[in-house]
Amino acid sequence: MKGNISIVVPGYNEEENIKTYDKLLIPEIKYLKNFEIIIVNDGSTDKTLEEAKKLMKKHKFVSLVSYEKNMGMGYAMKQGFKKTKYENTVVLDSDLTFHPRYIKDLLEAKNKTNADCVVGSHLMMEHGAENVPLFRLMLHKSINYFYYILFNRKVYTISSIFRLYNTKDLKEINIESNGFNINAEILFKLIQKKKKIVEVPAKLTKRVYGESKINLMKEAKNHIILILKIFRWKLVG
Ligand SMILES: Nc1nc2c(ncn2[C@@H]2O[C@H](COP(=O)(O)OP(=O)(O)O)[C@@H](O)[C@H]2O)c(=O)[nH]1
Ligand SMILES: [Mg+2]
Repeated sequence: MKGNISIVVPGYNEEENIKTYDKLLIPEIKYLKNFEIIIVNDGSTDKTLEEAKKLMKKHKFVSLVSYEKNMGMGYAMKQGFKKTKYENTVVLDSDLTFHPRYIKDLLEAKNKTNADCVVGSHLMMEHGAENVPLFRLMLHKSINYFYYILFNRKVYTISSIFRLYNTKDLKEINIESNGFNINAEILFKLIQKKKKIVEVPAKLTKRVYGESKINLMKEAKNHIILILKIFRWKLVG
């Protein structure tokens, strides 16, 4: 299939998940001519770093960015973006809650529609979220609906991580967010630049290994900060 991909995987205390990549992630992307996996170890205190190093030793297409202090998912993604070398960038949750088989769907959609960004969306399909706690799902739906209105109804799924981008676009925008709000910020800035965004269905499942590390209060605050910034950017450009 046409398209080379840099896959950025931000990880915070994900040793168990990284162990599964040989079986669950790598076979799903082998059809690509050129690809790389960039694992970002965001100040983990478990064996994420050791596991990532093991994987890197085994495969030349795996690389690693690592630092000691936990800085947040957005910060971690940005460190990964600095290293990407192929024309497309995919961001994948390290717990693989969006199954890597959907990467193919993102790429196919890009090739078919000539989109600049393809969003993998569990909100676009019936039963798109499997075993995700109702409270989390409602929270997620509400925040996305709010952004949907704020973004003039251009895209439905705004706060989630799983997307394919033009690597060039990511390098050209200035991204301020360091938390989970990074995903909404990137999308807002791409829309402002009149980039074409397409959404395709992708199922979201519950993580098998490790626990969710999201700090809901902290991330709610991050979203409020971003929403205020978006109002300002809309006014002053
Ligand atoms: N929560 C959290 N996740 C981080 C951080 N840095 C990197 N990540 C990664 O960001 C992704 C999303 O986090 P996760 O705990 O799965 O959140 P959830 O899926 O929304 O429950 C995972 O791949 C994490 O390993 C951080 O500081 N906090
Ligand atoms: Mg997750």
